[in-house]
Amino acid sequence: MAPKSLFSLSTSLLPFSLPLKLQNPNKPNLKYSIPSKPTLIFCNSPNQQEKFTTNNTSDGVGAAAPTRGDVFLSIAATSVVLKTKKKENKLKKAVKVDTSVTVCYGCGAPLQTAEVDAPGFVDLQTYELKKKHRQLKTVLCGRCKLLAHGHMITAVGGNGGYSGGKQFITAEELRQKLSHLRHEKALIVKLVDIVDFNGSFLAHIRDLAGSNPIILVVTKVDLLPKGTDFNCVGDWVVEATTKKKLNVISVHLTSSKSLVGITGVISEIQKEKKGRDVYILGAANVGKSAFINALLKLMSQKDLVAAAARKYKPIQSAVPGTTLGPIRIDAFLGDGKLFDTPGVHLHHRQAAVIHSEDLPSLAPQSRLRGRSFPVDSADRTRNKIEANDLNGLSIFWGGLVRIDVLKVFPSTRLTFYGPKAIQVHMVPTAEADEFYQKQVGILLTPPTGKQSADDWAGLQTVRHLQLKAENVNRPSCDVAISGLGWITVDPLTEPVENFVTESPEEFTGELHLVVHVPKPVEIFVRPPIPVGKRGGEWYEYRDLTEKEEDLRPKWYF
Ligand SMILES: Nc1nc2c(ncn2[C@@H]2O[C@H](COP(=O)(O)OP(=O)(O)OP(=O)(O)O)[C@@H](O)[C@H]2O)c(=O)[nH]1
Ligand SMILES: [Mg+2]
Repeated sequence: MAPKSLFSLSTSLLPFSLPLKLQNPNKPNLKYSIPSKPTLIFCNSPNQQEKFTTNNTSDGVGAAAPTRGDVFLSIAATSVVLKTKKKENKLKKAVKVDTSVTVCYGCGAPLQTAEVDAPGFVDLQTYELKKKHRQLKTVLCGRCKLLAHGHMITAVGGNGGYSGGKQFITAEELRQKLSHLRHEKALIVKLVDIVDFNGSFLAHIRDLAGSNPIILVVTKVDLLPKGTDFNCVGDWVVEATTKKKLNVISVHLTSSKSLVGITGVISEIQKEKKGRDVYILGAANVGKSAFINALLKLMSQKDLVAAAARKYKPIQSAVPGTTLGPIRIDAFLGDGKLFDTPGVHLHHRQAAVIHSEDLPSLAPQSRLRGRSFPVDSADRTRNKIEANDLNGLSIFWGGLVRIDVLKVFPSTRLTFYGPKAIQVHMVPTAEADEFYQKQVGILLTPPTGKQSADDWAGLQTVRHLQLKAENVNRPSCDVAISGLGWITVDPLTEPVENFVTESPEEFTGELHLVVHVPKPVEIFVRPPIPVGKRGGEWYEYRDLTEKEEDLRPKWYF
């Protein structure tokens, strides 16, 4: 049992916290009403429906003329052929992004003049003027203007969208918008967020991309802890990717903020494009639009076409559900266009269960710093904590995760990597249920606010993890929480000699944790990601066979 001083240990050592509402209080809140269907505006006349008519020219009369029955049968046969043709044509139409509808260049939502609060809105006067001057491609909708000024507006709801958001578009509709892709010959650039590698990986990418080649871009590496060795992280990413058996041709560690790795992706795209369209795909909020902005920024230094495209670049924002439709960008000289796409909303990420108001708190704002429990000896002295044993304690990560420590070694350490805005609290397991009931929405946030805490279904998924601790000199594994971050499990953080024990085997075997999360949220147990200075010290490269060496995608940063 831990001493009293441990019982409600918040991470007050970490002074940073995110404002929970990022909306500017001086500006009026957007008021949403569920829209009647927004009016779509067609810029070019949509492709004329082909007219299928049966051949009515006369076949003559007399003995050689077809009987009424023959005429009927031939009409029926023609109609079957035509139906098949129609189907084929429909399929052909479905395999291209519909460029006949004019969309907002910021988010890809069709422009409309009917619903002020809905995506794609532009006032009639501006619309008419822009149309007259053939400048509709330069129109930014009302929602994008607000997003560009830091407002947080998600427009996606349901089925892995956001229960608290104003639901103009469903996650399923967004998926539909990408469904043509697998029938096309295209180059796919798939983005994965390093902070949520497993949660954002989009394992079913083949359903979207078909057999098209994939360049894998890992985003936001600027958020990895200080001292991280990218060689080790690159190898870790390739190891994790190889297991997924995808047609990945290369892997790139990038940051759209610091521009690390972006030049490498540009060269790879130029090499592999071969006249095809290039699609940037990925889960919601992994940084697709930010990546396109970074791409255009660097390309425009040498390339006038990219420089021109940069003028009307997609909007990026901290809320998932920024991009709402495919956005075509004329970024390359010659054949092939670049497409930003709406993010795929996955039901198993934390973002799918929290209120839209809380979404910004899931996004790390600065470099991650692991928060370790038990705290190291200096912190123990500072906080007058004696025990370094987690057995019998429960650790809460905001109101989103609870970990009961059933059986670990005396100095086993759990290190939490995730957004600083989400605090970590520790209580004895015997008091954990009551503590959660009392504190959810108050001390344990998100969820925030009384109302959302009342609506909150709690932590319904409970998984008992039995983790192997074979090598006490390196972390055993990470427990990754989809859409939030990960917890590194270090079996032994003090040398074995420090412990008075009669049986050294006490320090090998299994660690037992029970992890509680909201119902749809996925928990991944994975090999530990080697971050920070220490990561570079314990990480071991696997010996590869010649065949593996050939088949493995190369990685760059
Ligand atoms: N630190 C850091 N933040 C990034 C990086 N890339 C994107 N972001 C941030 O991540 C958030 C999401 O970026 P977006 O580009 O809007 O993401 P998206 O994938 O286009 O999102 P959807 O359109 O909603 O699917 C924004 O707040 C970006 O500033 C990066 O490399 N480093
Ligand atoms: Mg986007």
